[in-house]
Amino acid sequence: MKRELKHWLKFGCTILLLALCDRGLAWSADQITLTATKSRERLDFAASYNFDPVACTAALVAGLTQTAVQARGISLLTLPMTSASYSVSALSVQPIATLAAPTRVFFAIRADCPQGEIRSNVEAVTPAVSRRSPYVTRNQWIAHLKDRFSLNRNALSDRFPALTFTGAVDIKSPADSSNRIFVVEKAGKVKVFLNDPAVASAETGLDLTSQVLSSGIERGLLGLAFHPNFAANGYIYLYYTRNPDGASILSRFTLNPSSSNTVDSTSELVLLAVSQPKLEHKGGALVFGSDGYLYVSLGDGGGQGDPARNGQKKNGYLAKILRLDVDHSENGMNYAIPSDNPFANASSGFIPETFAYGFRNPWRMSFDTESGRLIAGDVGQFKHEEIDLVQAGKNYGWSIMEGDACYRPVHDCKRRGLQPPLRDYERDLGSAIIGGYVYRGALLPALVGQYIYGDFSSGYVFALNLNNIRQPTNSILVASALFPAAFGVDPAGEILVASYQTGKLYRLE
Ligand SMILES: [Ca+2]
Repeated sequence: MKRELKHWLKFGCTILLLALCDRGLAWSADQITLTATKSRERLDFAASYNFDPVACTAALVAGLTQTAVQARGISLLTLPMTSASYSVSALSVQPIATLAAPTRVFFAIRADCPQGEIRSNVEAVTPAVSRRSPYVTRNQWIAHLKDRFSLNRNALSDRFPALTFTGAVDIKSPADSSNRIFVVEKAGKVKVFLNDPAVASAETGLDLTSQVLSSGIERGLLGLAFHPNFAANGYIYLYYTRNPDGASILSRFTLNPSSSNTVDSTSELVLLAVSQPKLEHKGGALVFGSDGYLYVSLGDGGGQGDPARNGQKKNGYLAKILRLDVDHSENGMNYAIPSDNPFANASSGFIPETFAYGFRNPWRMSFDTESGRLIAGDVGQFKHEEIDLVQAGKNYGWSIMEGDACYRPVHDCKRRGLQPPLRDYERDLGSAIIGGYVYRGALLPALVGQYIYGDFSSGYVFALNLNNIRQPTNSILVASALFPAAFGVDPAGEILVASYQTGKLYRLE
């Protein structure tokens, strides 16, 4: 009965919208409802509309003055308007609990349509005030907002309107002339398509869903890398959670000789099988260095707070970034140990695959193609997210430290010999870092050399300026509500972002 009613409502609305459609885009501000909801910890902006959205793109804009919003507006969220009646749950500004004085925030919705731009009224909201600790002065609060709004000059635009993915967690392109993009879907598929905004569909290159265990948010097919000589040998490397035992598997697969996009599922050669204690923190980033070796990230294996103390263990594969020579084999393994691995010959007790250790969940990592730096985003526990410059033999601290703070014990932990993060941020900016790439593209010259990354829960896309590596500066490029799960670089060197929320791939513009 309920279902029938829903269906009728949908149908009835469609009729109504067809009528609106006939009148063209004659909608006005009174067809848009803007709201801002205050709570103790956050300020949520939302917009809903009931007009014909065909070929329009909605942007929710905000600022600290009405004039600023009218003049330009700082885009908080941009989405294609694909349905007629829509609610945009837009942005949360945190932490409202630290406000010490009321500041009005203005916001509006702007629609870019082929017939021109249409704007709603400008509304305002005054965030809640709290005098509880930590106390923040009014000027600090304004600076806090400005940091979020004034730097928000970039946008994420749906790069492949015809394509939608389910649980995209990795985006990679082979270094050949084929102009293709491979997307890893967590449930176990690799999708392949041409890097063309007009591309109509993506081909399923490999379907491993029956052998991949993808239950829970952190397990599944998690990472892909192309062999440096992929154009000649067709080798791709995949990292996945094995069904049914939950072990993390690193395997090589080979592209079908008869087809350029599909992978021979019987070609699997297992390199590593790592048993996993719990459901979380699997890592799964795979990258080849310019040295030709494969770097593999593994997390501490879960649960919360590193109960098994895997972070600092020398033996075992967990909580480490490994470095493997996949072109040779030795001792019955389908890979060899590079002779210059930091613990290759040491009697230190480390597994010889170890390149660096002390990570919690280094979910995504990448090499800067120009500087050769390996940079990882290590997802934190309850307080700190961090970016690490990964160097041979170093200890990144988990679970003695979380980011730049002591974790175990909470005070006066032994920091000696631990490598501090390049950047640490706390809960006002997010709670699950998504490592990205140092930008080397052409579209955004101001960002060249900056590390572009994001946060899954806050939706922010950030840039970390590494020109002065000792004191990198951070800025917010986009405040989205897209739940970015992975970044990628397209064959032209531009940044792509996979939204776990919408299933779309967005280009940073
Ligand atoms: Ca650390």
